[in-house]
Amino acid sequence: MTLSLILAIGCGKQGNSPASSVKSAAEAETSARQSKIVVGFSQVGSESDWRRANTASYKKVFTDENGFYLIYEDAQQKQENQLKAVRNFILQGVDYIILDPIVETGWEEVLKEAKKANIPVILVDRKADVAPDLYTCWIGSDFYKEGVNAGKWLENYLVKIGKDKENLNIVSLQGTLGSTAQIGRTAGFDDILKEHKNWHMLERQTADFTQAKGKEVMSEFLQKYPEIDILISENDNMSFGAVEAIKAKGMTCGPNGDVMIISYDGDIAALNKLLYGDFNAIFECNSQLGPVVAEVIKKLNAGASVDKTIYVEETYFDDTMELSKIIQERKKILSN
Ligand code: GZL
Repeated sequence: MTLSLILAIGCGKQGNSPASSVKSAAEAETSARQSKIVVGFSQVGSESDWRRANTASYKKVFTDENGFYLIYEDAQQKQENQLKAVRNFILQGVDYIILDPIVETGWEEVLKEAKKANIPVILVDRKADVAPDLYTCWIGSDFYKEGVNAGKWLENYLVKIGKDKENLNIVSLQGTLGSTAQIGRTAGFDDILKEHKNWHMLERQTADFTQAKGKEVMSEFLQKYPEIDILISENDNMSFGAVEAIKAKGMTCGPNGDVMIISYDGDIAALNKLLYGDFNAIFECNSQLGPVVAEVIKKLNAGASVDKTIYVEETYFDDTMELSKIIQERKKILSN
């Protein structure tokens, strides 16, 4: 689809648009897009610190100077907004579509439309449950491994504090049900949980990766269960909410508290919670996908092939580490 046609669609029928201001805006748009790699990016939302850091990592690299024209759409955690955004990208004839699918299902039709329009789709962060020929590649974290590592860390920690033989009551705040992060973290931790007869998972509930829901659900758990020893929270913002609920109940959390908290993501605010003793451990989910995705698109644009699945590096943090130094180093990376 040629750009002039796109602009005609964008500004209503040719000839009936108001004054020349629309025309000059369209001309500005044309030149801004010319000789750039036009990328449509449908982002899940801005529900967490991780998500905001993730979005920032794209906006830092998908710039005019780097040869890109980025069309960014925030779906506010609604799949229907993502479906609309992808169809709009197809209508505009973008060169590439980046999609972070809020949940794994419901993408077959729209990705078939993208394929029919010959627009490569790069899946990022979360996965879509579609045939492999409907996307070029997927880039993100190994969420199952994050869950297993959290379970293994807990095993070692309990031995270290002499509680490995005690009966322990656990609750879990899950992420958005059906999202790859929730599926993987739950399954990974489960595979360690089932090896311990003395670990009792009292209840799991989704709090949709948000702080407000995390506080609400954790308050319910605290009402319902007189004895909670451990919280497994599938992202830091839900953990922030849980800390509020625990403290509102006059209880404490973290290494010397009533409730241990194991969290996921590891952005700056969460690392500070670890430093100040509210969390026991955080399993990193690398939010800085922008540069990796930009490199992949440049390779594709140069006619090179890329791997179908690209995992990013991740680690974990606990209070045995030099957290102040780690926080300074992370701040530097994020400010570059
Ligand atoms: C994980 C990402 C999750 C984060 C949450 O890669 O999809 O979504 O763990 C975010 O913070 O909301």
